[in-house]
Amino acid sequence: MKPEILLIEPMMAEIEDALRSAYIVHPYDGAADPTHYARTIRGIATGGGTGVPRAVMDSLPALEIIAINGIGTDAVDLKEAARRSIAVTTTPGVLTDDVADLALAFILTAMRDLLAGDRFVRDGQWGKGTLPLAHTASGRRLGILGMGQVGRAVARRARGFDMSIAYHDLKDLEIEGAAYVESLVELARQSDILVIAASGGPQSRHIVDRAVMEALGPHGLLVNVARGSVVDEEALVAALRDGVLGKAALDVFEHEPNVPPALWSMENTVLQPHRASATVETRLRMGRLVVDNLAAHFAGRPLLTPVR
Ligand code: 8YV
Repeated sequence: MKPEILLIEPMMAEIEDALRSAYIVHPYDGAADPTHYARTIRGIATGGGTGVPRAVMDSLPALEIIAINGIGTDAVDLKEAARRSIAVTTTPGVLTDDVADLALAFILTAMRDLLAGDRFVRDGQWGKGTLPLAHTASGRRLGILGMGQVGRAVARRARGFDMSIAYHDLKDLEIEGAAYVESLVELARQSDILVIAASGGPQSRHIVDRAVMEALGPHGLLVNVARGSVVDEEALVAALRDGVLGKAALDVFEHEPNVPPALWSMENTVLQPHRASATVETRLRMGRLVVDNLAAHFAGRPLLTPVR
């Protein structure tokens, strides 16, 4: 008998095929309690942003493993998983480059006003209207909030653009060529660009608040490739609207897939639908880790990338 698993977020066709060849896969239909198969589900495959609703976890008494197709664990109740001895795995390492690439793409897009330039050409304005001058990205002062794998990969790339690097984290990580700043507001004050690469969860909720936005200032750029919950989104909308903060480039939002409509029409925002890791290459590598972690679990072998 194949073990039964719940697929909470769709994955690439190849990956879903691999899952279906090893398991009876129940796509999650959004019900809090996946009733008729609830008692037999032993595994879950889900996305980092999507996680597992607590009501779903509670309705699966035979659950043994949650395999997250991502690195964020903030949408899974890890304490409850530990209490019930449910294993949790993520996909570290394989998405770092894509996420860091998007951070740099955001910086270049926002500083060089690429969206306005693109619209200008498409609207047939070239030769007719004028386009305001953009701003230099190279040589800027870059602040990074969260110096994990993604933060470090952003720093490596930014050095290629001659940027100076400073960062804030829970403690000084003694990183060569990157200055630790103990206060996030102070980091924002010292930066032209602030990239958020910190994990989500209660400990980081709304730490990028009005004070941080004011410190980054009317010429500052805020980039978020981490979690929407890190930013006080209401304060962000107000800061961008009032010119307290210059620009924002956002891949993640507080209440996905809902993006505050006020952000849609702003000229000083660049918006993406949570797709920093959404490339064919990376999603294949992530998906294979999900498949391999589940396989290891059901074969009684050590997990490849467990959450400790
Ligand atoms: C993915 C993510 O978009 O890694 C994470 O935690 O949020 C993203 O990489 C997601 O996991 C796929 O749903």
